[in-house]
Parts: sequence; structure tokens; C-alpha cells
Amino acid sequence: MTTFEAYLDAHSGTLLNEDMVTILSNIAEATRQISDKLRSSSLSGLTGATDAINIQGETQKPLDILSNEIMLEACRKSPAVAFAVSEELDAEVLIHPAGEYAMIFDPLDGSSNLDVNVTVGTIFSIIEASSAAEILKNGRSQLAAGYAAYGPQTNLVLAIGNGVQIFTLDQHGVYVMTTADARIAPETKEFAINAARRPSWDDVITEYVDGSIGTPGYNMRWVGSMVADTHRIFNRGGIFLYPADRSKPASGGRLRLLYEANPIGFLVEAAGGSAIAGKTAILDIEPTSLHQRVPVIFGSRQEVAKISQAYCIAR
Ligand code: AHM
Ligand code: MG
Repeated sequence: MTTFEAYLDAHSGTLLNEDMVTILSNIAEATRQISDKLRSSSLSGLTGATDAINIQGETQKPLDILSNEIMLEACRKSPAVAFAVSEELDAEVLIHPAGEYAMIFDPLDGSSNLDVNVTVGTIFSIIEASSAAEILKNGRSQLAAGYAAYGPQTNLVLAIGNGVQIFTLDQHGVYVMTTADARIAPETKEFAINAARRPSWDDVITEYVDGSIGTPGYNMRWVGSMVADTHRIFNRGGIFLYPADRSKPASGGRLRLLYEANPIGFLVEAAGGSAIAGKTAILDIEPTSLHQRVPVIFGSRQEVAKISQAYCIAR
């Protein structure tokens, strides 16, 4: 039995320095706390919405705010964290001026699913950044990335440079490794997309989805929490698509590069899958702003390659 802490210890001094071990341990602790709060949210009155609107123009839920605060506390407990960047914060926050890293996170992904008791998650990414100007780096600069999925089980999924490991929270609050070196099946016949947005898709996406629907054996799933859709893809392959809205070309799409697309892209590539934004790999995009949105297509390598090739032919 390998616990999360034992796994970090085993890589301390090689893939991880002491600062990174501290940061990742504090993130794991934060996800335990968020998991606890979610389990009893209806009982403790943490449901519904607040009056607050975040920088994305979205109404915040009490659990968005609480999860953000728990993740910020993980940053404060980590002396090497210089900056926190969050979906719920307008700008980066200076945590420890002498720190060398930025912790970038979506504290509660899929929070529209909270009150219906469907899986949500926390997504995180760690990069080197001792000044605010260093935060805008491409996804290949990530030192570690991961997510917690809060569903029937709480899973913590982590990549630190040697593949992807999956841990499960046990009844004692201990994360135990349940999948070593998770791999995404290279082929799939299952796709995930919000089909209600069809009028806004470009021709490549429309043709791919229409072709899949017409092909025997293809199946569709859409949870509405990217973490949950990602976790399914880790378990049985698949492809996830949140393309750009062609009626609003400047918008880039729905999902945010720094704390959604990049960490998921890092995990997916580390597990042998692919993650693209059209012709470009997500991890190669040079960010221009903290809350930048990008088209997101990721999952089983061969299925993503079909779309990537279609984009290359189309333009
Ligand atoms: P959030 O971080 O505000 O929850 O938004 C991101 C979520 C993703 O988890 C999910 O894939 C997507 O938004 C769902 O969008 P839609 O409402 O179009 O189904
Ligand atoms: Mg999100």
C-alpha cells in the first residue's frame, strides 16, 4: 500500500525538492477538507448561490468561495509559494514574497453540478515564478499538475514528471495509491461534448460529431464537470471537446488555459493521450492573460489525431 505522502517521499530529492513536497502535501490536505465540506453541504447550509460575481462574470456559490479559501490556506502554509492564481480571484495574489513558485488552481470545477450531487473537482498546477511576470508561461513549464475528483469516491490524480498516479481517499482520510502509471487508451468510441452548442461549432467539430453519431458503436457522455469527464477518460478512454464559439472568435472558448486546460493537458499527455486547441497542442500555447480561454480537445491519442489532422487540412 503506497500512500500519497510515501509516494512524495519516494521522489523527494529526485523529481521533487522539499518545497514541492510541502506544496503537494498541503494541496492534498486542502482536497481532504474540500471533500469533507462537500459531503455535508446540504446539512451545513452550503448550497445555493451567493450575491458575489467572479471575474468570469459567474455567480459564486458558497462552496466556490470556501474551496478557494481552503486552497489559499494551502498556499499560505507553503513558504515556497510566491503567488496564487485562481478562477475565483481577479488577479494573482502575492503569498510569500521570497517564494519561488506559483500555485494555479480552479478550486471547484463543475460547480454548477453541486446542488444536484454530481461529481465536481479541484484542479491545480505548479510552476516556477518568483515574480508576477513569470506566471504567464506555457503548459510545458508545469512542474506538477493534478486534480481531485469528488464523486462516490474522492480521487487525487497527480503528475510530477513520471506518468500519472491515482490515489483514493480511504475511510481514515488517507490517500492510497489505487492506480500506478495510469494510461489513456489510444483508441475510443466515446465522445463528450455539450451538443446544445452545435450552432457555434466550426466545420471540423460539426463533421467529427456528426460522423461519430452516425458510426455504429459510438457513445456520448457529458457530465458538465471537466474533472469528471477527464476521470472517465482516464478509466476507459474517450475524447472531450469544448471547442471555440465561432460566433465569438475572440472569446477562445469556455475553458480557461492556466487552471483548466494546462493542468488537464499535462496529465493527459503524461498518460499517453493528446490535448489540442485546434492545430496547436494546448501545452504549447503562450498565455497572454491569467483568465485566457482556449478551445479544448483532449483524450485518446488516435481520436484526437483525427481532429488535429482535420484542422490541418481545413486551414
Ligand atoms: P466552472 O469552472 O465555472 O465550473 O466551469 C467549467 C465547467 C467545466 O467543468 C465543464 O466542462 C463546463 O464548464 C461545462 O460547461 P456547460 O455549461 O457548457 O456544459
Ligand atoms: Mg472550472
